Amino acid sequence: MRLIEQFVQENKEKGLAMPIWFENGTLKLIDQTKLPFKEDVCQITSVSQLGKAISSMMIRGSGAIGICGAYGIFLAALQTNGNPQEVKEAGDFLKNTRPTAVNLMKTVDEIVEQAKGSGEELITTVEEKAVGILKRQLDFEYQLGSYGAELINDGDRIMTHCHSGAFGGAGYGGRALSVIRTAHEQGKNIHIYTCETRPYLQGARITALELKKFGIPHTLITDNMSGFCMSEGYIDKVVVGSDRVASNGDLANKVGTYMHALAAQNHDIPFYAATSSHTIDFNTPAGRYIEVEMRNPSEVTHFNGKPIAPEGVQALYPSFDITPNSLITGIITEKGVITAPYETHLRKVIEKSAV
Ligand code: RI2
Repeated sequence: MRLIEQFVQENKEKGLAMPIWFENGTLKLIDQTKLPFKEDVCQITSVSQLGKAISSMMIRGSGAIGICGAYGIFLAALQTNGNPQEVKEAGDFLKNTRPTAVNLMKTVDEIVEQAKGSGEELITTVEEKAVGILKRQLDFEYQLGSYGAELINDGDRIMTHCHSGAFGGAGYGGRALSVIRTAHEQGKNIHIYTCETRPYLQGARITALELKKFGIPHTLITDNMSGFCMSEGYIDKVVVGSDRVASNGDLANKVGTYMHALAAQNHDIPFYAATSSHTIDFNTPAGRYIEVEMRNPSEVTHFNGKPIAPEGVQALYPSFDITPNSLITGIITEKGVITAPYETHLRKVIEKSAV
C-alpha cells in the first residue's frame, strides 16, 4: 500500500470525514454540490478533471482546495511518470482554478519547489511531501480548534457563516467548525446559529449537516436575519473561516461575512476569524489587493437549475467580501489567537515560526 493510502486509511479508522482522498490507486472526492441529500463519491482520473471539480465547487473550502493542490500534484507526478515540466504545468493549471483562497496556490508552490529529480524519484518525493502537507493541515485543525475553544464559554450561542468545516478542510473540522467541535468535545454546552449562505447554501446544506453529525445543537437562519438575531440578544460570538488573510489582518471570506462583522461590532459581539498560518498571505499587504472571485451570475438567478428571477435579469455574484481588520476581535490560528495590531502581531507569531 502506498504511503498516501496508509495516511488515508489511518484517518478513516479514526472516523474523520475527508473531502478528498487516495484509495486503491484512485483519487476520490465527495461531490459537495449534492450534499446533504447524497454523499456521491467521484473518481478523479486526471488533473483537468480535478481542476473542473474545484472551479465548479464540487470540492470547496479553502483548506480542502489547499489539499487538492497536494493530491493534484501527486496525481500529475504519477500520470506523467515523474516528468518535472508536466508536473509544474499541472500546478500552474490548478493554481488558476479559483483566485481568492490562497492555500491552493501556496500548497502547489511548496510541493512543486521541493519536487526533486524525475521519474520514480520525483514521484516518491512528491508523495512524501504531499503526505507531510496533509498531516500538517490536519494538525492545524486540532491545534487551532484547541486555541479557539479557549474563547468559547459554556452556554455560548455562536453564529457562523458559510461552511468552514470537515468537508471544507482536512477532515476534523476545517477552521470555524474545529473551534466549535473542540468546544463541544470539551463538554461545553453551545448552540450554533448557521447562516444559510446564499446563493450556494454552504451553511444550510453542509454546515447544518456536519453539526447534526457532530451532535451539536444548531439553528438555521437566512443571511439577512443576523442583524435581528444580534439585536435580540441571540448571539454571543461570531466565528467564521477564511479564504485569505492579508498581512494587515484584513480578511477575505464568503460574501456576507462583512455585513455580519459590521452588525457584530454595532452590538459589541466578539467577531473571530479561524484560520491557519497557511491562509495568511504576507505578500498581500491589505484586503483591497485580494482578488475577489466573481462567479457566474446564473448562480444567483437560478437555483438547482430553476430560474428564480425574471428572464434576462442582470445579476452579480462576488463570491467573497473583505472584512477590515478593525472589525475583527481576534484571528484564531494553530499558533494561538492573534489580536490587533495585526500588522505586527501576525508577523511576530506566524512568520517567526514559519512552517
Ligand atoms: P476554511 C468558503 O468558500 C467560505 O468562504 C468559507 O468560509 C471558506 O471557504 C471555508 O474555508 P467556498 O470555497 O476557512 O465555499 O474552512 O467558496 O478553510
